[in-house]
Amino acid sequence: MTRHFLAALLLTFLASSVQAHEYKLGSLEIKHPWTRATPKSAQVAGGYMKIINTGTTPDRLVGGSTDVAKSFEIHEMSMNGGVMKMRELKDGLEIAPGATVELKPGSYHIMMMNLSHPLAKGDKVKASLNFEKAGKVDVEFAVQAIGGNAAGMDMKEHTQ
Ligand SMILES: [Cu+2]
Repeated sequence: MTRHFLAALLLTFLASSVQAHEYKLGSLEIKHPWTRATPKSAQVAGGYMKIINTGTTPDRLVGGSTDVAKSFEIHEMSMNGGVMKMRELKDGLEIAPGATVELKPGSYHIMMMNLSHPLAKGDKVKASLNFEKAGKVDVEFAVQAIGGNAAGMDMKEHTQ
């Protein structure tokens, strides 16, 4: 085996170990949708991902749906006079041409409400996303540990 081949093999292993997954819809790329495991009594879960618009016209994430929750909203979290506030983006979230928009904790996120069951680490949550122009795409949210982040690592030092 060549050195080159071994390097490629190692890269494949590294990529699959963090369960990177991505989707394409027209000129939109959706990278690594993820959510967090929820405690038994939880009613809500956040959904996170990166959306890249490689095209030349703007699009908007306007909604979606999932098997595990009754409602699926697009939210924004922001600081307002020193207080963290969350609001629903009724007109959706714009993905400008050439832009990378990251949905992440403390910022834009999907809010899945009225969960039908708790989410467990390692599960995959089936969902679909609706874009104003590109239409609908089926995705899976990877469920990471409670307090986990996009890289699949625990962030205990920040939560305690
Ligand atoms: Cu929210």
